[in-house]
Amino acid sequence: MSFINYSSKEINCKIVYYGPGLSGKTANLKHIYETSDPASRGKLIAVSDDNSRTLFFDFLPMEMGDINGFRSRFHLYTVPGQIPYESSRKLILKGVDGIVFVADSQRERMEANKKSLAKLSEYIEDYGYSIESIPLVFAYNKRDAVGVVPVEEISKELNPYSAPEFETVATNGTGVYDVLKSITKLVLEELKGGRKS
Ligand SMILES: Nc1nc2c(ncn2[C@@H]2O[C@H](COP(=O)(O)OP(=O)(O)OP(=O)(O)O)[C@@H](O)[C@H]2O)c(=O)[nH]1
Ligand SMILES: [Mg+2]
Repeated sequence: MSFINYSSKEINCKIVYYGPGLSGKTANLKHIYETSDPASRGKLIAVSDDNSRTLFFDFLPMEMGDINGFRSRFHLYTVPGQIPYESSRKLILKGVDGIVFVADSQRERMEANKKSLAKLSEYIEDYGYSIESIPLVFAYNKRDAVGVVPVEEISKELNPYSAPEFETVATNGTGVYDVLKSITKLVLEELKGGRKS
């Protein structure tokens, strides 16, 4: 979980972009990396195969400004969505402060979205937290694809938690920063003890 260093006045938080294979998790981080101020971002580390599929994780450290005199740093991770990497997905969730669930809006991926979310819920519980109480934001991605499922329908299927939800097109950046802002806000509220869990 988040780490506050009082002597160096730093807050470090971990955000994980989670979701099924090819839903657009890496594309979110790439967009943030490519469009953010170089002074506020670190190096994007992408551990991927020849087809750009994530093999272990992606990692991007971001400076998110000053909070009550503390320097805040958010560590953004993605999990590998491909089916065999179950144990990596669980490992990457260790110590998570906030989750962005990147769903694929295409109808044929709805089952994969649901399965992925069910596993996420299971892992979070294994770590002693719950999907209902951990800071969570939904990104309904690939809204530019043909024949996407209406948002109301995806929301009903995936988000009975009434978590914040956004329509995104990660490849052109639509909604990507809205999602990032929303999850950082929830994590900081949690840190201040403002959210009920
Ligand atoms: N049309 C469209 N394509 C997208 C969007 N987001 C991602 N893609 C494409 O979908 C493919 C997969 O995107 P990634 O970001 O690599 O997906 P991922 O979730 O990281 O996949 P894994 O690492 O295998 O779990 C790539 O070809 C992207 O260019 C989107 O919003 N719209
Ligand atoms: Mg990836």
